Amino acid sequence: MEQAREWLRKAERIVALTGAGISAESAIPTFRGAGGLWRNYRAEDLATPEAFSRDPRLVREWYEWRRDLIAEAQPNAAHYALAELEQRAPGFTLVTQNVDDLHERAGSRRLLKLHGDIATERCQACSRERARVRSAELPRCECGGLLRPGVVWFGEALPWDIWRQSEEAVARASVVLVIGTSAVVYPAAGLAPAAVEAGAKVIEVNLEETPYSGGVSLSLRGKAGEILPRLLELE
Ligand code: BJW
Ligand code: ZN
Repeated sequence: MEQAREWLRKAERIVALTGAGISAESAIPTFRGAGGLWRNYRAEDLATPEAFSRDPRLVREWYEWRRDLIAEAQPNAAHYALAELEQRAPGFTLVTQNVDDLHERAGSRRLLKLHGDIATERCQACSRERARVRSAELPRCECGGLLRPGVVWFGEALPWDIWRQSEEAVARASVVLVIGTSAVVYPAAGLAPAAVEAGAKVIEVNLEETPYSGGVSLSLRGKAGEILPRLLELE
């Protein structure tokens, strides 16, 4: 822990990469592991364009359930710690795989969202984006196209400019924090290995061991909401 604090104090550029585990203590279910299922469906069964084409009502129902959970949730100590780190460290960038808005609500501003934003909709036909539509019926765009959540599904490309900025931030970072991700979904899972390759100190914060654990500079095992405030000496 003291070693990690020293790296963070001395670092000119810091990147934090976050996954679903950082929102777990805000009672948002993660995708994998305990509590990662919804009615016996896995994320891989529902978060695809094929699933939406096959059964758009089922897929929208899952998203509406998650949207309500997120709207009722509050950021936790880990989200607040990263917002505080942004204030302290001028060269800080936060890259998240999460589609919730808990980082924004905790006060993070330099934020790159790799997998989109669950509170938005995108037209399947004309790609126009808008805020969430709450409707029992399948909502449609003025052009007639079906509206789908504004997120990145399996088999879809990540937003190109956001991906490019994330790669760049990681390439320039001297310290990279990797928090609450199972490290199995690419291309996001490639960012931490790229940081190791580029010579950054990579600090993993996770409840469990992950595919990264062997290759990182330091693995801190435990809850993000407990470890991050201690790491930044906020308590
Ligand atoms: C705690 C904690 C606490 C718990 N404190 N820690 C074979 C090999 C390689 C790649 C592929 C392959 N076959 C297919 C692919 C590609 C595919 C992929 O990676 N698949 C793998 C699963 C095999 N990737 C894609 O398809 C991507 N696109 C792509 O590749 O495009 C190519 C292309 C190029 C050009 C044109 C067209 C296409 C897109 C991936 C999109 C992922 N989308 C989702 C859904 C988003 C929308 C939604 O939310 O519904 O993103 S899937 C889901 O997984 C979500 C997450 O962001 C993502 C990652 O999950 P995450 O965050 O790691 O969460 P969990 O639940 O897995 O882990 C939680 C962790 O927290 C655990 O480790 C816990 O221990 C820990 N934890 N509590 C600290 N309190
Ligand atoms: Zn449209």
